[in-house]
Amino acid sequence: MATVLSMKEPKEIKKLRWKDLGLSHSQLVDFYKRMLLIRRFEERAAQEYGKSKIGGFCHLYIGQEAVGVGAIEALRDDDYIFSAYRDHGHALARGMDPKSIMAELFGKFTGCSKGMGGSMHMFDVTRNFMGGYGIVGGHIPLAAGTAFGSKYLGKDSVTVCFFGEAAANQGVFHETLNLAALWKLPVVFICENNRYGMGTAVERAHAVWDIYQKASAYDMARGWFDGMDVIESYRAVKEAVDHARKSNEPTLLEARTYRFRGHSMSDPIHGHYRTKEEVEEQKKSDPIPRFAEELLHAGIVTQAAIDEMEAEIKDVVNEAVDFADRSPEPPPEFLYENVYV
Ligand SMILES: Cc1ncc(C[n+]2csc(CCOP(=O)(O)OP(=O)(O)O)c2C)c(N)n1
Repeated sequence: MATVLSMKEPKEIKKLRWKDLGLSHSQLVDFYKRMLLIRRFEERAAQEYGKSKIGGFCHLYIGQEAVGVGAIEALRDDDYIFSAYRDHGHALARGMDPKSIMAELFGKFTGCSKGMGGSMHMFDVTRNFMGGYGIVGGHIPLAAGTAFGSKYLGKDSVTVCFFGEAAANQGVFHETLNLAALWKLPVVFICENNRYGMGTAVERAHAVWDIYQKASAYDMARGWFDGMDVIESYRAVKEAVDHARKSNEPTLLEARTYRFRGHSMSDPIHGHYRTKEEVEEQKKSDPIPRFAEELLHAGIVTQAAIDEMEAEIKDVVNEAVDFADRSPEPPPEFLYENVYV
């Protein structure tokens, strides 16, 4: 039988958890900084979208930062990452240059995909960041592909794949989980359950609301974690990644999280599918102030250090916007590059 990962109550392990996990103070500060960078970067992207500097789709990760940051921190440089279309946060968490991400959003030639992809197509092969994808669930089998490749080549790198809970109703999710379990592939599927697939609540679309339990059909290791808590994200993903590296076995993890903004920039924050009160209630669990409070309480940072980080990140984001603004558009002849036929 597959193992069900131990999912301890966050409260039980809170006081000891940093030491238990072997995390240093500087790593904890880095968790905070990365979450803050994602938040400020995307707030600015929203403003630039409003000024029509960014066109097309733009899905913000605001509210979900703790999942991407905690999960990606649990990886090695040679591990692979696949994201869906809410991908700016994952790209920043992996250490991609904010300038190349902002330039990609602006459709500029200096963007990570030469301005040809935009918001949903962040990509950096040097960091094994295998891209954002716009087709719901379409990238899940690709993640099994790199995991298969690692195993076939005798390497011990692991693949992680992020997707939303709506993707877990796609046929391709089930086909991939079946093969990943059958072939024992080193892949961790991370379902970011933010409760809504566009305007459809989980309860209205899924027969089984505990998404992680869908793995039981494939006798696969599985578990859920509090996706509003960066340490919990790190702990759960580290456990699953270590398991994949040691035993070549896949895991399905469900991160319970929430998005504070609309589905995409063109959608209202609440719409008709959720109330303003619900969003306000969820904001009480905002992973960023929650973690700041914890770091302050434990004496790991001072308020002055937090203010300094805020100022530093503001400069990084300003520089990214200036860079994107000043960068050239892709030249017309580039239209014929990277075209198969
Ligand atoms: C195959 C496919 N069907 C429909 C869409 C339209 N669509 C875009 S996003 C989305 C909702 C997906 O929600 P979820 O996977 O939970 O991710 P979240 O937006 O919550 O991060 C849908 C239906 C699509 N892009 N691809």
